[in-house]
Amino acid sequence: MKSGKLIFVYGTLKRGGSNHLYLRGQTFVGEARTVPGFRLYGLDGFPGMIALAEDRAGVTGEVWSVSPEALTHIDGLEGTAEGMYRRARIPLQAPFADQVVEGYLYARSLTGRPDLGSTWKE
Ligand code: PCA
Repeated sequence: MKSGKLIFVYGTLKRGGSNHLYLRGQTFVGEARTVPGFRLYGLDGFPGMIALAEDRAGVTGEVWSVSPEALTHIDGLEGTAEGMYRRARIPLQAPFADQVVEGYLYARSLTGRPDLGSTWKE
């Protein structure tokens, strides 16, 4: 049994994405969608997800089982120590409902950033 944490990725960490190499050696669990109440915004070539009460669709992505070592690198990539993204529990729809899954919420201003809806395509 792997002891990795379940991590929901929705942007450049997805398969085919420019930062997917950070998930090398980790385990793909499945495609996933958040519950309604989350939305993507466009930053500079990558997306930021926030909680948005009015959202009715949720955000699509992938769940990965990630080792503590890889998670440390990904936290660094996402600038969690600098307050760029914050890793938080993200509620997902079936088959991940009720599972503890974390993902990266954008933690800075989105003023002037475009609403990208539910799905990031690089
Ligand atoms: N990388 C992280 C957060 C945003 C991004 O581009 C991800 O893929 O989930």
